[in-house]
Amino acid sequence: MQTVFSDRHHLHRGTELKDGTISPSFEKPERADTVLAHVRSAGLGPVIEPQAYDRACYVAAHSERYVAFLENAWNEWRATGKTHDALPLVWPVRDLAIEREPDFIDGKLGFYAMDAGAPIMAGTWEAVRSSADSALTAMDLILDGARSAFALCRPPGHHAAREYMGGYCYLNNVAIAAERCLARGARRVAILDVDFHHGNGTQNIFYDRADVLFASIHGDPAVSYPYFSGFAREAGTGAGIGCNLNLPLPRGTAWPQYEAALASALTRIFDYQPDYLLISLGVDTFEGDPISHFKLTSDDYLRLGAAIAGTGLQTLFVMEGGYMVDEIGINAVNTLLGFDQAA
Ligand code: SS9
Ligand code: ZN
Repeated sequence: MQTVFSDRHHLHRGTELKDGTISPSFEKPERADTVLAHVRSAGLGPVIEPQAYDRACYVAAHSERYVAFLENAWNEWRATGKTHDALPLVWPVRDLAIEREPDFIDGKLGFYAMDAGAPIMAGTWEAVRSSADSALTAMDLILDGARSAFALCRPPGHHAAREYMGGYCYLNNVAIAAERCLARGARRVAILDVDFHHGNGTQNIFYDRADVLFASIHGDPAVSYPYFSGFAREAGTGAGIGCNLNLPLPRGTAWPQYEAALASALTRIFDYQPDYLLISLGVDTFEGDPISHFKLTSDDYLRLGAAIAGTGLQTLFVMEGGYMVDEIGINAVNTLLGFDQAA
């Protein structure tokens, strides 16, 4: 399968607040570089650059004012004399006023963020756009007939909602790709999110829609990030009732229990009869991941890929999380090899 990758992701290297201190983010450029090295050494297939897409493709999944905020945030932050990463410090929770966008950058940062996990620096927007463009380019390969494609996206996207960033995510790459499918004539699209963390952003974007099925297998939000989204009772709203499937699993989950959840997600997807399948491929389910709590092994990712191929659907893989730098490449590529061998 073909991989779409842009080295413009190097323009983004952030810091994060962790355990009360500020330190280099776990979401660092070496992640994507390691995956790319394994794509090449495993002989997965050609690696191509993304095309440039119009911002209207991003606005399909996000609000206009949120995309404008992402484009301008660094310049507005810098205009106040600050030089370090822009991070929010105040959030409009519960009864606080959300009727209007603040005029000043410090307020805007909190207004458009769910946490302090999405720092903005000089190259962030350029990296974020190249990541979304990789997803769009890979999606177009599939819409033009490919059985599968791999969007090696960085930054990741699945925590980014219609109007907020968070959890290392800015634009929701898989949601933008799903909207591309629908714009190019698909009737229904299924998204399966196998990242350790619940894809709250993707759920948010499609929650009231019947044309996109969102299924996610993730750490129980009672004890895992993002804490406020991902419970089994979240099944969709309005026309989207029944088109959102959350399968939270306990800390310590290993392959046998994971496989059972995967089988039920794939059955639901098969019954939905989508035209295309999009995978939010996070490999932070790995036993050695430094910020997650499942116990998958590198061989399990071969099984994961094979199970996905069993749907028979044209499938886009979009890179999400995975934070153990040495193994992230093996585990991501094992998923793709497992798919290719079974397809
Ligand atoms: C856990 C902090 C979690 C955000 C994680 C986002 C993962 C994106 N101690 N911080 S895939
Ligand atoms: Zn994750």
